[in-house]
Amino acid sequence: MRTGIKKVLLINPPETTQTGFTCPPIGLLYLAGTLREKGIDVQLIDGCIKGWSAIRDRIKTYMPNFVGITCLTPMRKKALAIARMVKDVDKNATVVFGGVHPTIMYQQLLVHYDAVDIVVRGEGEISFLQIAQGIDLDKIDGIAYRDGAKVIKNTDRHYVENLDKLSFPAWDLIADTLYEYPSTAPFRYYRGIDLYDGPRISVIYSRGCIAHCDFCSSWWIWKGWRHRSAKNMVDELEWLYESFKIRHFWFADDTLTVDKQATLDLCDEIVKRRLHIAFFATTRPDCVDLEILEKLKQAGCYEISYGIETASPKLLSRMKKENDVRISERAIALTKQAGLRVCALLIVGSVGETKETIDETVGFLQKTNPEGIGTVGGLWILPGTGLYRYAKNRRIIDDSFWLSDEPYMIYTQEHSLRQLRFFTHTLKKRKKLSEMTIRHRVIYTLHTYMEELTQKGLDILNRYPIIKSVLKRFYQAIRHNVYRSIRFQKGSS
Ligand code: B12
Ligand code: SF4
Repeated sequence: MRTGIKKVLLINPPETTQTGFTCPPIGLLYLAGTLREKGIDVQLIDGCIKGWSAIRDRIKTYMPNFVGITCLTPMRKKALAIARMVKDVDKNATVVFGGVHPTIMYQQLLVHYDAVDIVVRGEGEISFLQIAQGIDLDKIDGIAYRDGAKVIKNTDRHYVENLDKLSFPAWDLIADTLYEYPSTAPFRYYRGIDLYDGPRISVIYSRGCIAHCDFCSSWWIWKGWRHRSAKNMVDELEWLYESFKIRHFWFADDTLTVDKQATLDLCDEIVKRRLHIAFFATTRPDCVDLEILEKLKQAGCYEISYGIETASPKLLSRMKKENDVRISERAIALTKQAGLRVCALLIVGSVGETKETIDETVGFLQKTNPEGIGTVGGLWILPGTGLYRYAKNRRIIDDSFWLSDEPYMIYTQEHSLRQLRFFTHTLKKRKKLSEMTIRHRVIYTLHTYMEELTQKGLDILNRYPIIKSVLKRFYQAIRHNVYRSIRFQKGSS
């Protein structure tokens, strides 16, 4: 393992399969900003934008001494493939993992994967800086590493209390690709800004959350909730606005509006500096009132996502969500009153979900009528959560699952995946199961079978690339001829 101040490469693995889109890796950008401020030579490559071969090329041309790789649970195999790639190029380079998955599963990663040398647990700026500065590993809080066959876990690092002390994310390091991050706006124009034209860039005003929901692992990274000063946040927005012409933002905070005054200050500062921007944010229904929402609107907010999860009080208490359905109803009504769109984030198929609880949630949607619904179609059992401990106790999952290639596990003890898809469909259609007609069910079932059949066909074809490419050429030839004959007919008429 090399030590001392040398060259550092930060890598975001090329993984967009779950979400279908990506946004800038702010965690790595923060690390880069911190290192650079201390005079360390640092580069960053976002694999989601640049792809595998660019990662390989950059490792070979830059020849870093330290490589930092970020890792969420579903992308761990790709992160590990990059770690091996680094070691193939230079076995002396030190590979450091960080992010939610390594924070929780550090022991497994260090025991099973030689290519990972050090894991930074939780907030990464200071720990990673100290590693790159060559400070002895046993003196660095918040890390785990291998010492012979043993895994050493140092004391947890206390979280950064004053976030203003951190350097800004090093946005200039990805200036050439900023416009390649997609915009996923629900409509095209807002305040005269074309939301489809530029990228949508994520920023973060606060870290942490005030809650400990049973299915969520946020607490492991951030511990307590804190926020930056409004001035510090808007300085960063202004930099992005002036230097890179960014107009569209996502506040990626878990709960943006915990502190009322901090939210009002943020909005006032944006307005005061005349930043003509559009943004959306996520928060909890019990953390808003009309004043906050109206201010957010004034500052350029167009949508708020609320983690509603379900409208069943029984399920909410089971998942330790502490959300009163009446408070959610009120928050949605106030948000609409302030002229903002609402997106209700929902979980389908949590522990104890029944047809009746699905109907309860549909009833809630019918009553409150949020403009958008967000759901990933099942409850994900992620490491480090209360749900994970519950599932482990019932032998539904154990740690060895994370050694497999499966990106994630969905809780299917009470309903099959097909049933969960049907529940998701009913929520999206906002139609109660008890109100579904036989015709609707038949159409849905046929549609699902067709989808599954097509997927199976594609899976089989993927195993036989030669047959796939012959069929592809055959299909393209037919399509070409059909188009030609249509053009010919059009031309002759
Ligand atoms: C933006 C975001 C996304 C974006 C971008 C993800 C990304 N690469 O950053 C998109 C939309 C792509 C996304 C997708 C998903 N996400 Co997401 N996402 C977030 C969100 C809201 C903000 C992330 C962020 O930018 N934080 C701010 C920065 C500063 O923090 P950070 O990235 O964690 O980095 C810090 C530390 O973790 C650490 N660190 C991170 N990387 C590294 C690397 C090194 C080398 C070091 C030393 C340190 C280090 O240091 C950084 C600075 O302190 C978080 C919640 C949250 N508020 O953090 C969820 C969160 C990370 N996502 C989560 C989930 C579940 C998902 C999805 C599975 C959702 C889904 N069902 O589709 C997918 C998975 C994608 C995949 N294929 O792996 C979970 C993570 C669970 C887990 N066990 O991995 C979180 C925590 C939400 C939650 N509350 O549960 N997500
Ligand atoms: S409110 Fe959201 S971010 Fe906070 S613990 Fe619950 S699910 Fe996680």
